[in-house]
Amino acid sequence: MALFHFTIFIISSIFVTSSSSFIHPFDPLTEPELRLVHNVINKRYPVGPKHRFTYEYVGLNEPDKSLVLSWHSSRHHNIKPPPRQAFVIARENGKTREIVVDLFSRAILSDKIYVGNGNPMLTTEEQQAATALVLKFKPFRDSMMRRGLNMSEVVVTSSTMGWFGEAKTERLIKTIPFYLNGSVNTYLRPIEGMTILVDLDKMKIAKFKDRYKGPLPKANGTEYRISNLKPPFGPSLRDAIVFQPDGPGFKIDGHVVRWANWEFHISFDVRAGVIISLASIFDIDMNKYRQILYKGHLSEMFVPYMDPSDDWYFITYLDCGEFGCGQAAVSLEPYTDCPANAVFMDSITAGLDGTPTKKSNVICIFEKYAGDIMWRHTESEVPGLEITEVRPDVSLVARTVTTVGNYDYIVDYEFKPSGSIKIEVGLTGVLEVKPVEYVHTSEIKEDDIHGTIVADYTVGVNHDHFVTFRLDLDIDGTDNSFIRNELVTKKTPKSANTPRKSYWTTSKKTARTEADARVKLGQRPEELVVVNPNRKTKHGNEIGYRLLSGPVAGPLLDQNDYPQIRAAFTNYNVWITPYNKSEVWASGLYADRSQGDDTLNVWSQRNREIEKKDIVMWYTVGFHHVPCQEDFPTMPTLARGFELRPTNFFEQNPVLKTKPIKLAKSPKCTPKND
Ligand SMILES: *[C@@H]1O[C@H](CO)[C@@H](O)[C@H](O)[C@H]1NC(C)=O
Ligand SMILES: *[C@@H]1O[C@H](CO)[C@@H](O)[C@H](O)[C@H]1NC(C)=O
Ligand SMILES: *[C@@H]1O[C@H](CO)[C@@H](O)[C@H](O)[C@H]1NC(C)=O
Ligand SMILES: *[C@@H]1O[C@H](CO)[C@@H](O)[C@H](O)[C@H]1NC(C)=O
Ligand SMILES: [Cu+2]
Repeated sequence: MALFHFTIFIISSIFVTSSSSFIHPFDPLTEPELRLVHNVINKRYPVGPKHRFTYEYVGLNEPDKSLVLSWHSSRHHNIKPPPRQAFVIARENGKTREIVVDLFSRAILSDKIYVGNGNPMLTTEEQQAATALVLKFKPFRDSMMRRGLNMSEVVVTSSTMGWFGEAKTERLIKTIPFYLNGSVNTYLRPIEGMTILVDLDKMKIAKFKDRYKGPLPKANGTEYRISNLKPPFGPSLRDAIVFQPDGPGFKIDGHVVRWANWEFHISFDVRAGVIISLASIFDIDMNKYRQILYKGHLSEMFVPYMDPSDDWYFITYLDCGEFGCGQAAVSLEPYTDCPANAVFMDSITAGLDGTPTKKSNVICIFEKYAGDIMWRHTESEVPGLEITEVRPDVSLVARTVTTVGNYDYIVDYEFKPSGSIKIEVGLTGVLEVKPVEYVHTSEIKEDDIHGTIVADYTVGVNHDHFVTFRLDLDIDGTDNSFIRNELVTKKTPKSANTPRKSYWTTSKKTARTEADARVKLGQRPEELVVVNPNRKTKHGNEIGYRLLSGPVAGPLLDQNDYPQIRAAFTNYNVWITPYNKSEVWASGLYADRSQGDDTLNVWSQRNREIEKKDIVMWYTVGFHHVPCQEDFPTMPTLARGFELRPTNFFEQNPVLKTKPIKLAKSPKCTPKND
């Protein structure tokens, strides 16, 4: 089998932009700004040997939407930008503080102690300190010795512990040991039967219990480094070149990206990862940019495992709220994580002590041509003439990869010249597994092993991934409505002069309140459209954007099960809420050990009016994951997503007059058989 060597030429128009270097209201906090925040706070809370003060979250305090919009609509930005502020969640003597710092006046604007449920995100440094503590803990070392394990081959990882009805929810985490013993694939060799709790505020072991359990899964077969793998290799693929003779077709001005007919702002947050703001598209007929997405980003990821035993029941992660989907973003590898024509961006975030740290290449932006067709037509009905018109499809992708422990999540925001925004989540990485005594299904003794035997003594445990996005759509302005356009079957009346007995037609319902807009997809055929009821096309259709969902998965846990209460934002696939600046995180601002009292589900129960309002759409990309042997020792990417697609937004096909890109091949590019 031979795959061929291909060469791609992408010729796009280059947009000329002003290269003014101002701070955009949505720009992430810069290095000097982070230093300033630290200096201001440090004056009030000087850190000393007796005073522990840690920065758990530092990010932009989002400016008021009205201020941003008026600033943005004066396209030359000749009005004053909104105030620049930082929002800090800190931990001081076992208490959570919320501090807002104004960067212009260099002052603390507000400072209060949070008294509700749940804890701030775990920082990387706290997790490292906690696991280092366990590795030095005498009883733990003794346990390892009793099992005959070599301490230098033991790795300890941190896990959140969820909430199971406890009245007190101290800032504790569970740590889980793994045994490498020659492997580099940590997660495939758990050492089970230990309960090790660490108090993050006191940085002390809070509980240690060893219920010795049987064998470890084999290390054999867990290798994934190409340099260490042995032949036979394959399937073999040809090398490829991505070549844009005129360079990339996009321009990045600070954090503003302009490409083809798109303009948007891209930012980075330790909790959300990438944030896309003020995405607008240029309409040739109207000769102006039109607003589509005020702000869109990952809000939460819920990953519950389906083994209720001691070692597993608590593994019900809220990855973004507990571990930070931005914090866990990794530096992308040029040429492999992103194609050769990609441009990279770094992140600058605050460490536990408030000082800035840089991570390089956490975002990549590139033009993607994958051989797809944007649109085409062959006309062969005209006598004596055959016409074929084809436009190859090119899009712009902004990508991050978030590696939360064992799993790697590839999150792509893709912009198409046709006006679509596609958001895709790819799952890859390593399964979470548990050791068993079996190497074959015929040996299984218990009723349920809660997963699949994927290797000797190794079960990949069943679980879900629910990836929830917050999409503050502003379709041609903020006043929007949510339409459920049902497709209903009609019977033709006897009196009708037709041999047909039935047909379908649309039945339009405008959601008046939040309850009308909670959608479980797949129950009936319907189109979900966010429209601007004040704007119509020349033909009188409401201007809108449609949600095209991918494959659907909803929660299967009992509604009263603790993890499901905390993740009740997955109860529906789609929700609409009225815009509220403080409703950003579907699992609540404090997700670690949360009790489900600040979720999207709770907000939605207020059943507010959403017609002709500034509304926010929430969409969950769901996967039920029954592991299979191909997922071992690493899992080929499994991707799913959704599309936001213009629907009567333009007067006609917006890419009709897009000139086809010129594609060329290199001299050697002839498919060959070998
Ligand atoms: C334990 O592991 C270390 C590092 O992998 C190795 O150098 C050492 O020889 C091992 N000790 C024993 C007793 O096997
Ligand atoms: C660790 O590796 C050594 C050498 O490959 C092997 O003999 C031993 O059985 C392994 N121990 C465990 C617990 O897997
Ligand atoms: C490890 O697995 C390979 C096949 O994956 C097998 O050929 C080899 O014998 C195994 N080695 C051990 C020590 O089990
Ligand atoms: C905004 O949301 C928060 C949290 O749900 C709520 O407490 C507050 O009352 C809301 N504000 C408005 C104006 O609805
Ligand atoms: Cu999975």
